[in-house]
Amino acid sequence: MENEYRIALAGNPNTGKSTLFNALTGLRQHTGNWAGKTVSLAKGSLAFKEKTFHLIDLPGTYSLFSNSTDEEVARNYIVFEKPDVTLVVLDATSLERNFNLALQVLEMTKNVVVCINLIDVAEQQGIHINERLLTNRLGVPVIKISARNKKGFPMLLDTIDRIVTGAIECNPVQLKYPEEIEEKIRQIEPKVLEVVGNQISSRWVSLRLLDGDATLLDEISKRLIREEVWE
Ligand SMILES: Nc1nc2c(ncn2[C@@H]2O[C@H](COP(=O)(O)OP(=O)(O)OP(=O)(O)O)[C@@H](O)[C@H]2O)c(=O)[nH]1
Ligand SMILES: [Mg+2]
Repeated sequence: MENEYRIALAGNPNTGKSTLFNALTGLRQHTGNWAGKTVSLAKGSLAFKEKTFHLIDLPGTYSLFSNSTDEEVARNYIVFEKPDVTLVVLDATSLERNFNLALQVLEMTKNVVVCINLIDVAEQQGIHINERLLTNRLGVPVIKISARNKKGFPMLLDTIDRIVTGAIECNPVQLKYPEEIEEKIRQIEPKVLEVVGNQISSRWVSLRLLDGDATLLDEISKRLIREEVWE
């Protein structure tokens, strides 16, 4: 719908996604880890500059492959439901570990904002984060926030707004793999592109094919290929 945008929140467990979601939407939602159960996604919305942002709180995961239902749910949402913007919420006190997931999201989708949360705790620990340098290196906006103290929200919302209006263009950095893998990507990517078109990143699908991720292949044939055949 016009002026309505879907914003997904992804990140490692315990990085403050639900705290951010609650603070922005005014909803109270408690999430736990529901291993093995159907994962339901919390949804809520907020108004900003004559727009409505619908927030989707994805399950917290350490990666976005096919290792668990949580990972599949989060991955499928980002890749197939295609939110207008994906916020990756990182824990400022363990950035190195958290960047793993951020880099995965940057391979999957274009419009990403990296939110470095728990900045209050990091500052207490004497950790300084240069968000401009990170923005340049990652090719997407990096914003420092404290979800619990509602710090950094104006900048975050303004950045989301500028992405959806096209005022900011994201150019997510793509990891370079060893030449052997890059060569295989060059071989299969053109064929992948024929199947998925510009609906999903063909580079990302090629990488998953090299992983032998059969669950993802099933998902692609269910969600994309049939649609195209029947269109
Ligand atoms: N000090 C501080 N604590 C925070 C901040 N944001 C979140 N927390 C705390 O971090 C803990 C985890 O927050 P959640 O919002 O539940 O994290 P989550 O990412 O939704 O966790 P999962 O749903 O398990 O993936 C809670 O105790 C929050 O109160 C922050 O900016 N500063
Ligand atoms: Mg949560």
